[in-house]
Amino acid sequence: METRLNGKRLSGASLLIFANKQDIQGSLSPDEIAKVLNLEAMDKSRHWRIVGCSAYTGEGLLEGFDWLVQDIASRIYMLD
Ligand SMILES: Nc1nc2c(ncn2[C@@H]2O[C@H](COP(=O)(O)OP(=O)(O)OP(=O)(O)O)[C@@H](O)[C@H]2O)c(=O)[nH]1
Ligand SMILES: [Mg+2]
Repeated sequence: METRLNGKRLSGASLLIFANKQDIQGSLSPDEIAKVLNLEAMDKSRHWRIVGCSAYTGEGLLEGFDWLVQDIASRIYMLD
């Protein structure tokens, strides 16, 4: 079964990555994590976003889930 991020099975998926621990000094930034995961190399048709957050303070969590809900909604309306 194809399960790679860049694989066919996930071509219609919305990929949200939380870069947590942003409240801790020395944590990798969202941009640095995107580089490690090589997200820019994914096909341009893919919907992905990486959002910095802190699971401790809650900062960034709403921003991430808001993006996810909007992104999925935009795909549903495209089917109309
Ligand atoms: N301060 C802070 N602590 C966090 C955060 N996310 C997870 N932790 C803490 O990190 C420890 C590991 O939690 P996990 O749920 O395994 O989180 P993880 O992102 O997988 O972190 P690691 O396992 O350490 O790589 C726990 O003590 C959590 O309370 C965060 O955003 N900020
Ligand atoms: Mg862990």
